[in-house]
Amino acid sequence: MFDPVRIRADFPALHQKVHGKPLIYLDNGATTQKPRPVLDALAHFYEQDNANVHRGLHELSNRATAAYEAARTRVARFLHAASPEEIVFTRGTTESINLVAHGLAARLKPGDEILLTEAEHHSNLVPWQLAAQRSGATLRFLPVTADTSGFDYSRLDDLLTHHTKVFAFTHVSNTLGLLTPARELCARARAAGAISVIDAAQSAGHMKIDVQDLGCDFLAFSGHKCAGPTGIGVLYGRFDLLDSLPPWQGGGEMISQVRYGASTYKAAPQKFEAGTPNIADAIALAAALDYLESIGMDAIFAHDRALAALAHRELAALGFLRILGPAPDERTGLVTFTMDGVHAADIVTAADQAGIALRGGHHCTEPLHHKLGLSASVRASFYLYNTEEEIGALSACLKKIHTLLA
Ligand code: C6P
Repeated sequence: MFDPVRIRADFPALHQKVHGKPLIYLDNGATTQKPRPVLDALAHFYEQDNANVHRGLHELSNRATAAYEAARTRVARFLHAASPEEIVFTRGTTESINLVAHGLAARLKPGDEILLTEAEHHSNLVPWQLAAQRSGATLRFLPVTADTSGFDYSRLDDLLTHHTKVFAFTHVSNTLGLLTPARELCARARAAGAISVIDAAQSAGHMKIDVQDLGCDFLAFSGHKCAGPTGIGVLYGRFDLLDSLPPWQGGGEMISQVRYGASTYKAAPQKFEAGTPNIADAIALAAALDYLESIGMDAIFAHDRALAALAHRELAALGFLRILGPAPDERTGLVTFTMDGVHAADIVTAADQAGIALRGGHHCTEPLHHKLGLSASVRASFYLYNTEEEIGALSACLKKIHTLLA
């Protein structure tokens, strides 16, 4: 039985007061809190097994290597990848997408097109701008519908053509809270001969992901949005395609043979992991995935969606907020809104005084905000430890803020 109140006991950071009020943490889209098993995994590594991987022929190095590679296998199982060799450890979603965009830029040419959506996070936009600048390829954008409930998929016939070499899109929009039909979009990309890249930063910690069922070529996510540590992320790549990308950073561990003039490289994934990797955080990420799956990804997804639907309804009922994104029952675990006459930063600051952590700004989707005529918005984003009572507190707090500031 899914019980957020019991789950909260596993997250030490939730049990504190902020400005004298019990913390209500609703900034999970930015980063999630960490459960005890993740904190324990980090401490255990540094207290017992700390050594560099792959290099030493000594006990601690062997233990560190085994735990690091076990983490890779754990991530492969979490994503249902065909093999651990399809999993590259990175610093996060941003680095994962940069790795792919950098690698693919080398094979793009003028006339080729990269298709994105209008709601991409800067991490799934700027790397492609750089790739387009390097290669002469052109960026195209799948539009957001006027009511911001989704994308205008009727435009795909025009936008996804034999010129399209890459279709990179978000699985869950961090601003609109909409879920894209990723499986269908990957199939459409494949039919057009394009490589599909899924930004799963906002979905991987919240729902079951099966890369083989999705049929994607690449998928990226961040550990810190999945109850894991910061500084560790994942790039999944279909092995043949992943292995065909050129290395993007050179150094130790990624080489096969080095001479003064030139080197040969290992196969994927080692080819993309130059230097000492983030060993402890990879191991702790595996602990986070164990934790999430012990609760159940389907249960987490259902909980987050139910909270988002409730929050959407409660906030809409206040009558003075503009809520972005799809209808209550269509959205995933976040609600983004604006209040006429009150700046997002003032709302977030006032909520903070009540112990409520929200996010204000453009959420790294500045072009989307620009298109919607907004400079900023406020976002409440939910996770497995949030409760209906916290949404009630948010709603009451916004009412006070409106009375005071609007
Ligand atoms: N969005 C948010 O508050 P990194 O920073 O590499 O872990 O993740 C980048 C990223 C990529 N795609 C999407 C859809 C995201 O939401 C994020 C991170 C945070 O919305 C920080 S801006």
